[in-house]
Amino acid sequence: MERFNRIIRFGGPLLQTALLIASVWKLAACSEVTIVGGHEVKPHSRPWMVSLQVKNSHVCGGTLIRDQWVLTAAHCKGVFGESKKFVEAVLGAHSLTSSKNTQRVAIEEYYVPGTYSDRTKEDDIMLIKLKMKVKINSKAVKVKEVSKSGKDLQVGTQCQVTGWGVVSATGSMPSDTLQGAEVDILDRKLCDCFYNRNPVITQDMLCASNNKRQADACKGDSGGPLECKKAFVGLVSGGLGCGNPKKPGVYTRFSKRHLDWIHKIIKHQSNTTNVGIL
Ligand code: 4AZ
Repeated sequence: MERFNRIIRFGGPLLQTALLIASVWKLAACSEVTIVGGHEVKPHSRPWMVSLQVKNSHVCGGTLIRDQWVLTAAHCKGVFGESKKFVEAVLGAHSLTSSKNTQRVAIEEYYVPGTYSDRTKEDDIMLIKLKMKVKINSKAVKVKEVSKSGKDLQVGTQCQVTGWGVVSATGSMPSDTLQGAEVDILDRKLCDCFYNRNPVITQDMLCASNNKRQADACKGDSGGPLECKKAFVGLVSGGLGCGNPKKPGVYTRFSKRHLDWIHKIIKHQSNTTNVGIL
């Protein structure tokens, strides 16, 4: 950085102007990438998609895995704020401004593994028990089973991520319509290198990116599903910025450990939060 500053200092006004133009261009290029780099999906083609909302504003994605259970990211709990009173799960939506086909349900309880760490991003997974069962219908609301495989994915596997997150890396408003983007599974070591091991990309995490279209999950896509060959294999955890191939999207991968945890919680429907050590 110091060297960079020195170059600027010594480069004089011409270089400074050139750099300014370059950064404005980069900003403009960034705002073109929409998830980012994605496309609107066919309405109700992902009937398991959940919009988690606080006071009617979308904050995180989720997946309906049973008629009363939604799977999302643990860090979404922070986004929800103080009280679960204000959080609702919206099912059956395509456009968030239309209530056609939608079901709005309050939250009964959250379950976050005791091993989740905001610092290391490990086990970024959360189960939400809804106040009541949603009505499953062929039109707009269906459950999606978590992939039972628990196996790791091959580098280069083509996957899709969906969500109502921002469509511009610099944006703040969620997308009105559900977006999807094609992303490919990346080599873990390469991803670790991109992130300088901060966070360390563990076996229970995945990195995915799309170099051609710079497609990526972005703010508001957190908690939403990552599907590879129709299997629900992981969820959006985070990453640094959006659409930068050198800072790929980071996902929680459903390992055997996660699957056991999910099934245990659902089976026992325990009433306490932070249940279970993974
Ligand atoms: C977020 O803030 C977020 N580019 C989600 C995904 C990514 C970055 C940030 C990945 O919810």
